[in-house]
Amino acid sequence: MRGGYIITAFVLFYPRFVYGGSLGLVEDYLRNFLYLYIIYPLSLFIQHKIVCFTIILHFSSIFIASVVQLISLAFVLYLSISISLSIVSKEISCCHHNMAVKLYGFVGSNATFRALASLYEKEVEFELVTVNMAAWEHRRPRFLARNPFGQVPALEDGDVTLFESRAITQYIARKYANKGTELIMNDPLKMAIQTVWMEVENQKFDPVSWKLMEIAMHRVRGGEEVVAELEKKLSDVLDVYETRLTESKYLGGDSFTLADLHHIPNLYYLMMTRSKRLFHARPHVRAWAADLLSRPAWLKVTSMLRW
Ligand SMILES: N[C@@H](CCC(=O)N[C@@H](CS)C(=O)NCC(=O)O)C(=O)O
Repeated sequence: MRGGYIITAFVLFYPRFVYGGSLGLVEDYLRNFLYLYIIYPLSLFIQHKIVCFTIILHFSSIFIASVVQLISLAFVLYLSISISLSIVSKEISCCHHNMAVKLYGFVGSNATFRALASLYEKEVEFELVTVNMAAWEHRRPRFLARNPFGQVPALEDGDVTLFESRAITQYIARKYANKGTELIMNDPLKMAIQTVWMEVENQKFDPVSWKLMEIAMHRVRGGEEVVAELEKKLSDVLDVYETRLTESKYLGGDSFTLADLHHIPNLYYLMMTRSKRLFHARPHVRAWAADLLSRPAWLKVTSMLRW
């Protein structure tokens, strides 16, 4: 904006810089007025031809200079306005671009951790906005506007608002495709296979591992029988994983993808329970779990638990 003002000021007063003495347009018009209505009629009145001729010459040169000045003034006003507007619009687009990604959730929540892992893998700058569940913040209108089901996490990226951790990870993976780890396959068939394993995590692994975690954390009651039944279900899932991991290094294919990442939070918590022996009993599952839990992006997530 300042550049525009400087140019405008310079042009308004440039006669002073260019041919000196004049204070710019105002003075020029005063002088024209003086010549046109006083000196020129006076000279006619005096009928002194030489004086008259000189005055006409002088007047016309001033008139031409004024017209040129007016045109240049209009041009520079146009320039300065367009420069100012372009700077303002640049500021708007710059702010929009830099608007931080905000993740609403809390440290410790496995669904929040899932979204956090994807943000760190993609090296996306973000702000974690803590939702105070104890203060029932997730059930207040402000948060319900972000997720009507009142659960964390929720994501805000400029005008975009999303909830459901797995939808958030997929959005991050695609939106920031050119950054960090590639988390989704490009080939349609490979992507379909990856989706199969993302579904397996959501439909088979998550429900059973979630219940085991809840029992281990004493959030829900569960006797020996319930735990044994859940562990049987988990073993069946892990048997399928063991077979799959003999075929490819990761569940979704040969590289680490969201199909693996989605497992990490529950894996992390289950490794703190007695159910970890089920993972250790299967060599490929064991190596896969160790690999996932030692990823730098995941270590950044868990470092949030220690402060
Ligand atoms: N399917 C959802 C699950 C979200 C979820 O269960 N969030 C928990 C915290 S880990 C929550 O907000 N619980 C509070 C409630 O359900 O009232 C997702 O993946 O985002």
